Formats: sequence, C-alpha cells, structure tokens
Amino acid sequence: MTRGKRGGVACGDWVDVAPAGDGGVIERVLQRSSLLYRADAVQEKLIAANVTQALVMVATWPGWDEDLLVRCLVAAEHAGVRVRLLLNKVDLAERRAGARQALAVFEGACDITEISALDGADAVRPLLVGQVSVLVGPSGVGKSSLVNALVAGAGAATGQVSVALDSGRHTTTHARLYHLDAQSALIDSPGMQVFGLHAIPPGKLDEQFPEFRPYLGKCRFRDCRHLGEPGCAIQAVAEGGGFQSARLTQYRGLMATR
Ligand SMILES: Nc1nc2c(ncn2[C@@H]2O[C@H](COP(=O)(O)OP(=O)(O)OP(=O)(O)O)[C@@H](O)[C@H]2O)c(=O)[nH]1
Ligand SMILES: [Mg+2]
Ligand SMILES: [Zn+2]
Repeated sequence: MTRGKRGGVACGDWVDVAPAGDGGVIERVLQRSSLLYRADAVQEKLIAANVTQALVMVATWPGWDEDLLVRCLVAAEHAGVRVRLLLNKVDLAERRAGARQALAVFEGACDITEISALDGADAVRPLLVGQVSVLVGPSGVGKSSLVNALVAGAGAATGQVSVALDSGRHTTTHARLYHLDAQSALIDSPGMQVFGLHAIPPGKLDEQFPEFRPYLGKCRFRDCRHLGEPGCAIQAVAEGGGFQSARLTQYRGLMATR
C-alpha cells in the first residue's frame, strides 16, 4: 500500500494496482471527486471517497446526540455532496412522534425520509438511482440492515442495540461498497460516536449550514462570525423566523467546541 493523499485509501477510491504475488499492491490513489472524512486534532479518519450523496441516518430508537448529527451533516456538506437525512425504524410506532419532533429542526437543512429497513425500505430505493451513496450515522441505527434490505445477498452483519447503553455496538468495523446497478452503489460505514471537524476552518463553518447561504456576505462586517456582532444578517434572519433559530444555536455550539 502506498500512502495516498489524506491518510491512504478510502472505500470508494479508484486506484492503480500492480500485480504482486497472488494479489496486488495499490500504487496510486486516483484523483477523488469527493471525500468524506472526520478529523480530530491528531488524526483523520477517511469514511468514503467519490460518493455523490451522503445518507445521514438516525433511528427512532436508540435516540441520537444532536451535536453528533449536526457534525455529520456539516461534514457531508463540506464534502460537497448531496445530503439527505434518513429516519429509520419508523415501524416503532411509539417512538415515531418524538423522533419526528426532534428532527424538525433540520427540515430546512436537507430532505428527510422516513424508512424501516426491516420492512423493505422501499422509500429509499428511488433516492439511490444513479448515485454513489454512503450511509453514515451512529452505531445501531440500522445502516447495515438497510444494505441487507436493498442488496440481495449482501449478508452484512447486523448487531443488537444495547438496552443498557441505549446505543449500538459497533458491529460494522470497516466501510464496504455494494453495487446496486451499473450506475448506482451504496457504501456501508461503521457507526461513530465522535465526529471531529478540525479540517474545516472556522470561517467556513457557516457555509455548511444550507439555511444560511442566501444571507452570507450580507452582514455588516465582512468577517462576521455570526456570534453576536452588530449588523449580523444571519442573526437578524434567525430572529425574524427566516429559518429555525435553533440552527444558529447549533452553529454557535460548533464554533465554540470545534
Ligand atoms: N425495529 C427496527 N429495527 C431495526 C430496523 N433496522 C435495523 N434494526 C435493528 O437495529 C439493530 C442495529 O442494526 P444494524 O444494521 O446492525 O445497525 P448499524 O447502523 O449498521 O450499526 P453499526 O454497524 O454498529 O454502525 C439490529 O438489531 C437491527 O435488527 C428497523 O427498521 N426497525
Ligand atoms: Mg453496521
Ligand atoms: Zn453575521
């Protein structure tokens, strides 16, 4: 293996391979059209390369950490790909209303689709046509279950959710690409508990909030960070109900803890 750009080879990469022994060695990672990754202060973890769409998944149960979800969405926006939210396990009727309510804050950020991987997940099939999609989200939300529902013979391992921890158990250990047809593919990835955004400069975080985009550049100060500066257009629009003000709160939380 060679050391490629950004920490080596990611699922979805195109590579040059040279024969070696019974197999081959990767000589070169070809130029990527997109790269989804997370980064803390120490290291970067590549999630998937060359995808056209990120399907950020949460489930009615176990519940999700809003900060983690915001970070997934921001990283996917930063990768420059189409972003969708999937709410899985809507068959759990008693959990549905609460989950819908908690997701409502993201309605202006991206399309939200409700599915049940265990009931065939037909609602998701049309969204995958012609796309290379990657499933990302916390452990136990049903990413691998969705792959199994969509890809005949996929046989992806799925795990029980721990009732004690109210979380998944990290059943999937590395990303894997499944072909759907000649133009479409789906990548399953391991659930994550943290999502560092160190690779995104603070001054670029606002661009990753789709609701803010029409108003960027309209603040009084050119370098406004939307943290309470006078004449901030983003704050004015949020206060006027132009988008959900909770999104500005999420943004400010990220600016404080990135
Ligand atoms: N009720 C219900 N349970 C589901 C559904 N989809 C998945 N599950 C269950 O949720 C648990 C976790 O599913 P996985 O597919 O392993 O979750 P994952 O997101 O791949 O988890 P990691 O690989 O750890 O990241 C399993 O017990 C599944 O049977 C669904 O639509 N409804
Ligand atoms: Mg899995
Ligand atoms: Zn501003």
